[in-house]
Amino acid sequence: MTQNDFNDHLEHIKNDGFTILTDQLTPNECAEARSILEARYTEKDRGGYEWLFNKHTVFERFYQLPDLLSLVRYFLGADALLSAMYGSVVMPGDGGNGLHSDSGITGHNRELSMAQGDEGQRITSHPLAFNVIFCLTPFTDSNGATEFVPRSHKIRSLDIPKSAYKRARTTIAPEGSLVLFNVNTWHGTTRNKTNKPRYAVLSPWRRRWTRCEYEMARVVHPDVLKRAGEDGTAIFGIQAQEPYTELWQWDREQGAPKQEFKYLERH
Ligand SMILES: O=C(O)CCC(=O)C(=O)O
Repeated sequence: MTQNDFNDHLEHIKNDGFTILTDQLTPNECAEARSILEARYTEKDRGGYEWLFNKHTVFERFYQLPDLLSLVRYFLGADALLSAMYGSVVMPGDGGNGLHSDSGITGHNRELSMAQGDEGQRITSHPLAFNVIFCLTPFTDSNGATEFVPRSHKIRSLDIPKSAYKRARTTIAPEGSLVLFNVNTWHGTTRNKTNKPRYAVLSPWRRRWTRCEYEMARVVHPDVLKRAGEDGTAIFGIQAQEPYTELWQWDREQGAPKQEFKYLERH
């Protein structure tokens, strides 16, 4: 990505709350990822679509794409954490169920976690988390593509007014693209009016000092972590793990008790 392209994406994210990067995955990667989601569809509600990085090597590149990493880290810091990775399918006739912002279940937009002193206002001064939607099929105006409300990431109210629907724009993007968005941005799937499923993978990212959707450092398979190299220990939050021993017994680099206190290790 050229510096000019990078700057354009920064502007889109700052102004609109999202940006689209094309040509991130190859046609082969999209086909392979799609066929895995297709095969796992019947297990979708029993974990078949969760922790995809542990299920097939094709998903390992989804957190190693240099353009994506540089944009995520620009906004969330060099030690940003991958918070989850899961599949999303919109079957023919499905979708179009409304708008929402993310981080509403385990993050800063969780209604019950709002303090009285917040006076119903979301944190909009700095991005706290991003989400990424990988388009494994082309996103069109009729196949269940995600719609976004431009500039809604700056709106402090948790409630989404009906008028937002008029401002929503459906993402049109070729297969292999990704949409990177501030989780405050209101979005939702549109209705799939075609006779084919629309496949995507979602991979949210968070600041190191917030909680992720899973304990990724404990979830990631050792061989997956190894293949991710040095970056992997940052991405999966190995050093971000909270000590469960006294500090003098804790090895921050390893996210585990020091060698001499291995007997304290929890599995
Ligand atoms: O699959 C999509 O298009 C969007 C899914 C979504 O809105 C979400 O998981 O927050």
